[in-house]
Amino acid sequence: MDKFFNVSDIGNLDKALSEAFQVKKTPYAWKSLGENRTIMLVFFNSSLRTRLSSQKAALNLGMNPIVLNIGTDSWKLETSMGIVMDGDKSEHIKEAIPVIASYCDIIGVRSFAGLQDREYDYAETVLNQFIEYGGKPVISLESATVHPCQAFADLITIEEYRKVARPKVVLSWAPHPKALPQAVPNSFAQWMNAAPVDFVITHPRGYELDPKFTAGARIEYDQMKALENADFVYAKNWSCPGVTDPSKYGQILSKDMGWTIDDAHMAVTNDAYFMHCLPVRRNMIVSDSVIDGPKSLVIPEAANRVVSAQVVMKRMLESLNDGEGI
Ligand code: SN0
Repeated sequence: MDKFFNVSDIGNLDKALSEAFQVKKTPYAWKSLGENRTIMLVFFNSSLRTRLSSQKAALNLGMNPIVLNIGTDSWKLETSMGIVMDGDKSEHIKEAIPVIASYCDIIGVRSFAGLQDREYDYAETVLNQFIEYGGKPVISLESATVHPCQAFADLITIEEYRKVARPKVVLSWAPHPKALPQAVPNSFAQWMNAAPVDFVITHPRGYELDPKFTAGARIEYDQMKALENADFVYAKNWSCPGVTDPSKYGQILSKDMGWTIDDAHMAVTNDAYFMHCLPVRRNMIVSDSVIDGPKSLVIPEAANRVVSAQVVMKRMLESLNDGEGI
C-alpha cells in the first residue's frame, strides 16, 4: 500500500475490518514492524484526534512519529508553481517536500480545502504534490476532499455496534457558523456505499455532494423522513460543494436550526446511535441531550481512530518491508 486516500486503497472491507479488530485486541503485536522506521505527520491545519491517534498508532507499531506544524513550527510554504516569492511564504513546497521525505519512510498530510477554488481543491493539488515530490507512501490525514482515516474508524464503529446485518445509516447535514470542507461527508459516503448498509443522505437543497463520492446513495431532502427507522445517525456540517452551482462553492447556504439533531429527530429513528467525527458545535449540530445521552458513540468512534490509523500504517510498513526484502 503506497497511498491511503480512497476506500479502494484498503481493498476488501471484510478483511480490513477483521484486521482492525485484531489490531484493537492486540495493539502491540506488531511492535517490531516499525523498528527504525519514521513517519512524518505534516499539519497545515489544526487537529486533535488525528494528530494524537496517528502518533499513538505509530508508537504501537514501534515506529517513530515526528509532527510538523507548517507555518508555526516551520517556514510558511508556497504551494503555487511559477510564482515570484515576494510575499510572506519563505519556502517552496518543491524543496520542502523532498526534504521532509528524505527524513522519513511514510508521510501523513493534513491539508484542508481552501474552499475558494473548486478545481484546485477537487484535484487534491497539495496531496498530489506530496506524492509527486516526496516519493514516499502518503496518508491523507484529511486533505481537500477526503478524510479516509475518519471514515474507516466510522465503519469499524458501525460494525461494532450494529444489531442487524444491514443497518440503516443516515448522513444528515446540520447547521454550523463557519464554512466547512466536504472531506468528512465525501469519505463517509464513499465508505458507506462500499459497505453492507442501507445508506441515506439528507441535506437542504444546494448541498448535493460530488457524485464521485455519493453515486448510488439515496438522497432524501425531507430530514425527518430520512431519519425514520435509522439505526445510526451521522451528523455533519459541510459548505456548498458547488455541484449544482459552481459559483456557490464553499459558501454557507443555510443555518437552519431546524436541522440540529435533537430528541425530536432521534424519536423517529429505530433508537439510533448518534455519531459525529468531532470537533462538534454543541446545540448547533446536536443538542446536549443527544450527545450526552446513552446512544452517543462520539467517544468510542474517536477511540477507533487509533485502530484505523494503525491498520493503514501496518499495511504500509508491510509493503515497505516486503519491497526491501526484510
Ligand atoms: C473540520 C471539517 O472538515 O469539518 C475537521 C473535522 C475532522 N472541522 C472543522 O474545521 C471545525 C472547526 C470549527 O470551528 O468548528
